Amino acid sequence: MTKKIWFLTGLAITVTIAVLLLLTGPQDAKANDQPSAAAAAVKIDNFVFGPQAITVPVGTTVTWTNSDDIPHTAVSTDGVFKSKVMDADEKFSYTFTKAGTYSYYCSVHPKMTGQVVVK
Ligand SMILES: [Cu+2]
Repeated sequence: MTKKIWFLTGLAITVTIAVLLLLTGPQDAKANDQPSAAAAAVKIDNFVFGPQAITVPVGTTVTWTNSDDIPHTAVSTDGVFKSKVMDADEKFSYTFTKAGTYSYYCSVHPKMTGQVVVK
């Protein structure tokens, strides 16, 4: 009988610690991740990359979202990145780890162009 009580007490303490770790853990991780987890968004709408040019810090992940009903791509002029064909509402992300000016276009509609400036 006493063994069972000790077992249950131990279990309760373990569960309490686990819950506390769950509650406090992610908050700490979030605070630590913030400087290295920059993100920027480019929306493809009506055959236009918007904003057409963006400036972001090194390490930023840029996500393109196709808001058209027509397939588009985002292809770097210098071959740095190349999305697959994005159908409606599909996304493509690329993390820029080096400073520079990255011109890109849509390979389906080459007149659609954009620029990511990484500083
Ligand atoms: Cu296109």
